[in-house]
Amino acid sequence: MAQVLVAIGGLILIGAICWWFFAKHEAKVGRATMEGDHQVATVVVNGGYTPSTVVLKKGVAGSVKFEMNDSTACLSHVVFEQLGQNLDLTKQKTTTVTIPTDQAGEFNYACGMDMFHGKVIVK
Ligand SMILES: [Cu+2]
Repeated sequence: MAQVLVAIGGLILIGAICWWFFAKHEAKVGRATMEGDHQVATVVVNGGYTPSTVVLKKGVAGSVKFEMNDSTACLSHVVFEQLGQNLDLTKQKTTTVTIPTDQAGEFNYACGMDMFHGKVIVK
């Protein structure tokens, strides 16, 4: 009887660990929400990027909105090298970057000093 209880306890523990990792993983990847006929993913800038990875659906016009809550020079600019974009986030509260979604791919972004990194995945 005791062995059965230990086994069940072990299974519950394993389940809890898996759930925790899965939940943590989910929290780190942002999903876009539909606004009319286009999708928008929001990244909060505050001591880093939260979430740092956002996923957009292929074939639906999409953009990423950076919500600026940071006052350090470090995060004042966001650079999308592949898109040739270097944006000043301090000009307004939110800055929107249009992401090409015609084909699957990944767009990396970073702060102006290349210290903080994030990614936009189109799939
Ligand atoms: Cu920086």
